[in-house]
Amino acid sequence: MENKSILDRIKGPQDLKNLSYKQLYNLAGEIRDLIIRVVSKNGGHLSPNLGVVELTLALNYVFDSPKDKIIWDVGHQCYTHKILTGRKDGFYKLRKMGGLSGFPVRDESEHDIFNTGHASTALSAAMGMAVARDKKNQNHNIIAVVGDGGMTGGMAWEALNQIGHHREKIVIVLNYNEMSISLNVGALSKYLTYLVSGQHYLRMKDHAKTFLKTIPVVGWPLIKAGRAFEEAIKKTFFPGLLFEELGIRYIGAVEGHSLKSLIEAFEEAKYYDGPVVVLCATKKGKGYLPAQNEPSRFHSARPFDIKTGKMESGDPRPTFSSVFGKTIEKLAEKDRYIVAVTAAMPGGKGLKDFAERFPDRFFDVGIAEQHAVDFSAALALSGFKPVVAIYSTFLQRAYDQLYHDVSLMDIPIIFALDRAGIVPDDGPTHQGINDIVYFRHLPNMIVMAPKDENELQHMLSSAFSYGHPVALRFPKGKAFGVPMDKDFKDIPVGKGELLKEGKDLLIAYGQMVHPCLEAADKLERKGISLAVMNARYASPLDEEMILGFAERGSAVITAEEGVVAGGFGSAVREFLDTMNIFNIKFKRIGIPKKIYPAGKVEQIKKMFGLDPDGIVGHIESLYKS
Ligand SMILES: Cc1ncc(C[n+]2csc(CCOP(=O)(O)OP(=O)(O)O)c2C)c(N)n1
Repeated sequence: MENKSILDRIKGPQDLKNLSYKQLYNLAGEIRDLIIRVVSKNGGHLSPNLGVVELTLALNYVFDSPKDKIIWDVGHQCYTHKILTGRKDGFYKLRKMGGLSGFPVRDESEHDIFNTGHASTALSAAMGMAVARDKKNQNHNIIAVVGDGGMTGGMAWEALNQIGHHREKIVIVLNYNEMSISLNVGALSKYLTYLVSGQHYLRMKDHAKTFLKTIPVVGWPLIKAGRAFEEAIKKTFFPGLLFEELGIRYIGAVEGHSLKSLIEAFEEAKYYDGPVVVLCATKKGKGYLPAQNEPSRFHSARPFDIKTGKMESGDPRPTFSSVFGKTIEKLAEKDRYIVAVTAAMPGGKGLKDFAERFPDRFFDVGIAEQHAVDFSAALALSGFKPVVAIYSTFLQRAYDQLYHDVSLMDIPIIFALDRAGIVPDDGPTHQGINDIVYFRHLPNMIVMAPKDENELQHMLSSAFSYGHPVALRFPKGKAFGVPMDKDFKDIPVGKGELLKEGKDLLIAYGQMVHPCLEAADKLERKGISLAVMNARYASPLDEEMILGFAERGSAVITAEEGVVAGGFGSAVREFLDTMNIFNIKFKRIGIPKKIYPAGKVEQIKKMFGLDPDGIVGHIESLYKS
């Protein structure tokens, strides 16, 4: 009976402090049950969260949140922290509009210290907080929890560089589970595997101490004097050397599901007066077999059946990502210079099959978007044809590389921007709404978006012939289900497509084309006659087609699934300005510059009037004005 009720008694981290190990283990079980139940209904980051239940319990047991600051890298693994910090009752509304966010959000709780969603930021945040604490003579602890995936991001190493130099007291919990979303990659990953496979560390350290103590008194000065010997000893007995040599104490590897080991290690770290890394070895998906066996599939899970682990699908249409993946495979069969580059998202980007078929032409560089861009730029300069497949939201990180290392040198690379537009459930950190803005002003850059999956394949195949860098955006989720042409068609640069005749002009960009056609039909019946143009290109614009309508009609309306400030509509407005066309009605339909909560795509589209009825509403009010 008692087992089932522990979680109900936890109102905050202070309620953990008097629990026995047995009670803590039982609590871990209850938390796992709750996470599995809620995520099976709402979807969410299941395997990362199941992997850190004990780790989070131990952190909240040893430290005093919110006085002590626990910062979660990426933040997708924060569910247990939320449950333990007064949000258990709201957990049922996880990722629902108006409910709890799936990531740490400062506005949600004083226990959420730094908003996250993108990887590799936690160490920088921890360092800033540590410097501020010391300057203000405060004495709380600062803990950054970062995964081995997060450590593949350059920013984590920029922070370590400063942390090791300044030596502020920070606890870095390195959660090693061998996985990013897919299997983790790179030399660092191998190094961490080496550290963890040397589970002997804690034991060896004790042996080392005993061994050193057995050396006669004269031995000590000898050892101190003989630096080379000391190094040899360290190398043999202290495998966390990389961190130690950066000036950061190393504790590990700790068995990440043993509360006793975790608590002891965190206690040790808490009393160390400087930066310390605690390497914890955890299992992604721990405690739920389907997730444990397929941690990638359950990384960000759709709702699923708890008994079978089967996820809801139902809809037989392909996704835009899978059409992208299949097309690139088809093109690569004929051109051995085509290579694909991803930053830690081979599955989500539909490149799994490509990677299997062309392993020597596939590069997963880790969570390293900036590096992915420059690496690809150099490949392109050397005659290869890279397709850099990165989500719209994550490529934001590489803005300088896009300008400095691609656009200025006019290097032909194709950037395939998946999840461009509104994305469900994850909230503002993951919305792919800025790419039109951050691409369209770059010199030489061709910026385009298909109206549907059939046009996606034609655009992708055409892009290889443009001889310039290309940004090709497409949305998350199911495609429209249109028939697919067998052969690729060439789409000429800067040419739009007129899909419906009419008096005034409605220009739709990318995935807005089909909803705009529907809206235009409804408006026709209400007496508003609109031509509908599939823009295809945000840069260069099809100026001729736009001008033809703008000169003889009375209104131009643009529609995009992106932020309007500086976006596609702004490009059209700038063009009309340069042509001195001011005496027409003009409206930009898109996403306003504001932060909005997580929700379903349909809910968010409705909120901003991006669905056919919303588009009708926007346009009717324009004509009434
Ligand atoms: C800049 C950036 N690129 C890509 C992602 C997508 N992403 C989310 S979680 C994740 C893997 C993180 O791995 P790790 O830090 O080891 O955490 P784990 O899920 O294994 O616990 C990736 C690549 C991201 N959040 N941020």
